[in-house]
Amino acid sequence: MENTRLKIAVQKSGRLAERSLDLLSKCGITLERSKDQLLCRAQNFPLDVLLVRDDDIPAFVATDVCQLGIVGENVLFETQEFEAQENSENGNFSKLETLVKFGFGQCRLSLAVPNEINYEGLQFFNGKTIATSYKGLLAQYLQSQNINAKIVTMRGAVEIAPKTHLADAICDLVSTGNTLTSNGLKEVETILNSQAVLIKNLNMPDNLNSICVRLVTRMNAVLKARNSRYIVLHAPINALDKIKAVLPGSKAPTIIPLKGCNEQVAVHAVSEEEVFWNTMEDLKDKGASSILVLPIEKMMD
Ligand code: PRT
Ligand code: ZN
Repeated sequence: MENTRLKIAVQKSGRLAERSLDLLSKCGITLERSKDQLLCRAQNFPLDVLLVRDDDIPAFVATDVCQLGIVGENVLFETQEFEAQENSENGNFSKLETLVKFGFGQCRLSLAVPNEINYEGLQFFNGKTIATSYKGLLAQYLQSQNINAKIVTMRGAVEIAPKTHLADAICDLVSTGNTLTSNGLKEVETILNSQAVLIKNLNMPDNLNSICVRLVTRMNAVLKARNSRYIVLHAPINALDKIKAVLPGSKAPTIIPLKGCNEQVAVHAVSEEEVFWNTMEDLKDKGASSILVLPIEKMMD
């Protein structure tokens, strides 16, 4: 029987889990979800959500268990690189395509050394031992930079490796930098900047692809709306041009007459960027009044 529902793999619990499910919910997708459930069915969209560990997501999509997945680029690229280095048959993983970059789950994969090291450049790593959970990406980086170092693979707690003399340096994910600081380490090189993305198996049957296009359109609409604002204000007709000139990012504001008032009009505009207090003060200085700045929930061109 032909499969008529799209399947997406999402992290079950962890840093990407809540944001991923929240995004689906903002796309108008309601999930039937009970605790500890692995597969959730959407009630109002032909989509099933598989809740798994993030490290398994690229493989689930590559092997067609799911057609889509939400995963960090760090995990995606590491899996692809690792597969390419370890298996000559890397066909499945090269079929993965990134469809949307979400802007959440941001972090970077960096090299870090103990604070007391007088670090003067990449040459420091020649002949050294580096602990990491990202062997594929690190090996590729070191090779591209002509550095000959030994890699020790660790599953977790990579940051304690220098203290315990397991390694001279580490290569790990960093977001605030607090973990490095509290372990007496300093970040010296960035290998990769990462964020959560939507990945797709390129071999998607046409009927599922059309559902995928609908889902991606909704996701892009949610992302576009995220920073956009709807601005409403009253403007004296003779100050309209000056006010339009300072309205942020709005191409063609709507001008509406105000009943019983010949000198003023209402201006409605969509700004595709945040509206700051100084912009509002500027609008007020130019004669605008009753200025409202409202969030936009969804936006489709
Ligand atoms: O159980 P499962 O395998 O699904 O989850 P996990 O424990 O492997 O991953 P999780 O939930 O910790 O992270 C999921 C994804 O979030 C990662 O693959 C990244 O894409 C993204 N992300 C964003 C991060 C961080 N920021 C981050 N700071 N993942 C991990 N960290 C860790 C990092 O490894 C280090 O231990 O946080 C520490 C550093 O944080 P700072 O803020 O102190 O610099
Ligand atoms: Zn993981």
